[in-house]
Amino acid sequence: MSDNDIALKPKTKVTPKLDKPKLYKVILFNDDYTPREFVIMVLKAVFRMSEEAGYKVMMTAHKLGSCVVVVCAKDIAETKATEAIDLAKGMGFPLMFTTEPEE
Ligand code: TYC
Repeated sequence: MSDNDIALKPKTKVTPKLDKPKLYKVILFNDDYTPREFVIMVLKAVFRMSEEAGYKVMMTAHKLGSCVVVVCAKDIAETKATEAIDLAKGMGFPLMFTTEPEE
């Protein structure tokens, strides 16, 4: 090695390329039986929505047939959807939520 040579250190650090975890949508569906106020109550209790946000989401599902409630990690989406469905079931309402991966 002459005086002008630079000793280059080989790059030893490997950065693993981890896939981003997929996000999931929780979708609320309209039905003809669940009272509007109950839908808003579930959105507030389970999804921590304000009265205003809950009203908007409920009315969107009521008018269009469905509405995205939240986008989050898969396990959280599934837990919240189940919690919301069970609350409605307990009151005898057919309110439905599903989860699906975001594109
Ligand atoms: N359509 C219901 C009614 O008129 C209210 C409702 C709204 C139910 C949204 C479900 O996701 C829903 N009582």
